[in-house]
Amino acid sequence: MIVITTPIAGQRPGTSGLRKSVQVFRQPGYLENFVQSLFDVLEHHKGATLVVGGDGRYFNDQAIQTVLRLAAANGFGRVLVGQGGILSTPAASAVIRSRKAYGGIILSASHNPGGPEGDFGIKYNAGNGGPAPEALTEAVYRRTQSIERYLGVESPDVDLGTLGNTLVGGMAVEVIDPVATHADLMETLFDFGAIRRLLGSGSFRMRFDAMHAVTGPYAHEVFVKRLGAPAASVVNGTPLPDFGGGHPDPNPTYAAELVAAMFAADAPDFGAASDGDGDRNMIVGRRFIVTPSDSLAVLAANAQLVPGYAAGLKGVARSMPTSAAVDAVAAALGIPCFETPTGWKFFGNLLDAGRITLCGEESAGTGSDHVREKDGLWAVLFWLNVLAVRGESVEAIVRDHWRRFGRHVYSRHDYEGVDAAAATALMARLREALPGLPGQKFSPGTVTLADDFAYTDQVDGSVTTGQGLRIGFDNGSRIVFRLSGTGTEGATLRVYLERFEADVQRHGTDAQQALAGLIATAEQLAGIAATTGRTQPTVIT
Ligand code: G16
Repeated sequence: MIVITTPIAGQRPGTSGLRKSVQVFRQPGYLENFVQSLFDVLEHHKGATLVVGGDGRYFNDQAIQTVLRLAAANGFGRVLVGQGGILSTPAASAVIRSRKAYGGIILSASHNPGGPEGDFGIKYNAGNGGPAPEALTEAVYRRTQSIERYLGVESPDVDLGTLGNTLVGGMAVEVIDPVATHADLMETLFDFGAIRRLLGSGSFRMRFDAMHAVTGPYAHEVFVKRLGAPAASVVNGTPLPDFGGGHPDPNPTYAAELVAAMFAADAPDFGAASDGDGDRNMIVGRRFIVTPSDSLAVLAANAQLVPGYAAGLKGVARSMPTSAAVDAVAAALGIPCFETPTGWKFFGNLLDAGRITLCGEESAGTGSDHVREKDGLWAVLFWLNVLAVRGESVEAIVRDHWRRFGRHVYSRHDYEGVDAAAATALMARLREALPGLPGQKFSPGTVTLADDFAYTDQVDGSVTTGQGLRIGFDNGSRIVFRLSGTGTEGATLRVYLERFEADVQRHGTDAQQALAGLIATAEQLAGIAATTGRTQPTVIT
C-alpha cells in the first residue's frame, strides 16, 4: 500500500473519460489517483479479467505499467494487454466482449494531439465493452476527491513487445495480438470476397490515412493482408508517440493531406481516415467529402447490402446535434430512431437492449451492435462493401441518397481554445434568452423550439440534462450551441447548423453557402464575435 502524500485534486471526466495534458498526467500520483478511485468504486472484481491498451501516444507505455501494478494490488486475476501497449478503442471493446472480461482501461486522448507537450487520457469501459455509464463516472469522480492511498505491487516492467504470459505480483498478464480479434469480427460482418474483388479489379483505388495513430496496424492487416489492397493504400500507417506532430482528428482541417490527395487530378476512388484511438472515421469520395451525418444515413439506407445487417435494422440512434438525415431513413424503413445526448455511452443501453442496430454522431463516429464503441475501420469496411455491391462512386451514392430522402445540409463550426469564462457566459446568456425565442422570425424561419436538451434513457429511466441549446425553425432548420466535453485548453464552442432541402437541385454542394442565413442568425443570437473575440471558427466540418 502506498499513501498519497500530496493529494491530487479530483478531476471530473469529460465526454469520454479523463483528458489532460501529458504534464498534468505525469504529476506523481495523478494517474494512480484516478485508477485507484476507479478500482475502489468497482465491485466484485477480485480475480476478474481486465483488458488494457491504448492508442500508442507518448506516456502510453509507462501508464500501462502503472495500471498493471495497481490492478495486481487490487486483486484482479488477469490482465489482457495489447502487444506494444496498443489497442484501438473498438478493438478493446471487441476483446472485452469476446473474452468476457470484467471491463477495460483504454489509455487515449482520442483525436487530441500527442507527444510530451500533447494530451493524454484514460477511460474505463464496462463488461458490455462500452464507455462507463454516467453514474459510474460520477462515483469515480467523487472518490478521487477523498482518496488518500493507492495500492501497488513492487514488480519490474512487463515486456509489452512480446506475446505471451507473465506475472505481476500474483496476477497473470497476457500480452495479446491487438489486431486479430477485431479483424476476425470484421470478417463475420462484411463480404470480404466482394471487397477483395473490388480492390483487386485494377480500376478501383483507395487511400486510408491512419494519421500515424493507432489504426495503422489494423488497416495493414485488414485492407492489405486480408483484402489484397496494395500496401501503398495505407498511408501514415505507423503509430508514433506524437502522431508525427499531427492532430489525429479526421476532418477536412486536420486530415488536409487526405483531402488534397482526394481532390488531386489522379485522386483515388475512395479515401478514408481514422483518429488517434481508431473510433472516428472520415469518408471522402473523389472530390467529394461525405459529412458524418450523411454517412450514417447512407449506411442505414444500404444496410441490407451488407451480410451482417442483411436481416434488417432493429432501430437506429443519433446524438442530438447529428443531422436528421438518418431519421428520414428510419421513417422510410419503418424502424425506431432515437435521439441521445452527445457521447457514445448514451447508445449503450439501447444497443444492449436490442433496440437499435446502427448509431452514429456528427463528430465522425459510426458504429453498430457488433461492439459498444464507434468503430473507424468498421465504417470504412461498410462503405467498401456498399461500393463493391453497387458499383457506383461515393458521390453518386450520396447524391442518389439526397434525391430519395432530401438533403440535410449540415455543418459544424468550432471555436477552439476560447476563454472558458467567456464561453460559459455566452451559453448562460443564450440559455436565459431561450424562453423568449419561440414565435420570433429570423431569416431561416420562425422559431418553433428553443430548449436545453435533456434526455431520459429509454431503458433505465435515468435523466441527463444540460446537453446543448437547440433552436429549431418551422422549416426544419436548426441551430445547436454546445460546449465540447473533450478539449483540454480553455473551452471549445461548437455551433451545429442544419437545413433541410427537399429539392436537392436548388443548391450545389456548397454547404456554407446554403447555410449562410443560419450562420448569420447564430451570430445574431449568440454574439460569438463580441463575447469570444473570434470572427471565424477554428475548424469547419
Ligand atoms: C467523444 C465521444 C463521442 C462524442 C465526442 C464529442 O469522442 O466518444 O461519443 O461525440 O466525444 O466530443 P465533444 O464533447 O468535444 O463535442 P472521442 O472520439 O473524442 O472519444
